[in-house]
Amino acid sequence: MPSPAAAPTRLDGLLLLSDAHLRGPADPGLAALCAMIAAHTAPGVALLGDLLHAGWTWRGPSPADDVLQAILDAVGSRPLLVCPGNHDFGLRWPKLPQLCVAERHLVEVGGRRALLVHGDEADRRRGYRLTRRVVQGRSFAALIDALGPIRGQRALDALAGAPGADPRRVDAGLVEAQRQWGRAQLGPVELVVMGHSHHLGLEAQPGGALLWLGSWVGQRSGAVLGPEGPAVFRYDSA
Ligand SMILES: [Mn+2]
Repeated sequence: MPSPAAAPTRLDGLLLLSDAHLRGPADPGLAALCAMIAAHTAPGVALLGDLLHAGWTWRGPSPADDVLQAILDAVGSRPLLVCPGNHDFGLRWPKLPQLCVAERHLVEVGGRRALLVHGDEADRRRGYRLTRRVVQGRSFAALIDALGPIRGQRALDALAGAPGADPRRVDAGLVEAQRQWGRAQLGPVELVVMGHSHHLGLEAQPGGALLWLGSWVGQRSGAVLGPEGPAVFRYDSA
């Protein structure tokens, strides 16, 4: 298990978001996300995966480039923590001093330690494990790279699933698996923050709490990690 990235400091009020599942720079979810982040007083932002529904960075210009740039512009000079999700496939973020990309982040706010993850470690569903193994392999990467941005993106879109699926439909079995996984992490940390299942909730557990961020797609939900503890929110742009 890789060790979490080094803990950044001064993150009281960290803004936590996940599962935007954006379908490109024209997705209205991107404009709403950027407007919310830019207007938010949070000292830093954490994106816990599946920013894109089918994210890939090719060697030349890629459809995801404009999405990442818009996010970076909205965050500005504040720290940005990213946990890549399973839908971010082969997304490559630029190397920037304020940007930290890692499978797990450990942060400390108000003396409480929190572990931030995308949350798919807990996903034991067979089809999911199999797909993930293929997608993370070298031959898959070579294939998508060779297809190029247009055909490659089309292949990834097909693999990522139909756009019509309701992102608010939550798999109760998956949430329970995440609950078990999250509880096992408590002790060294007092809070475990997860996305992936699109479940939104905050649960007290022996030794700490579990926080699910819901999804930006469909629910426009997120959370703020304050010194008094986490608080979930639903964003209303109207
Ligand atoms: Mn996911």
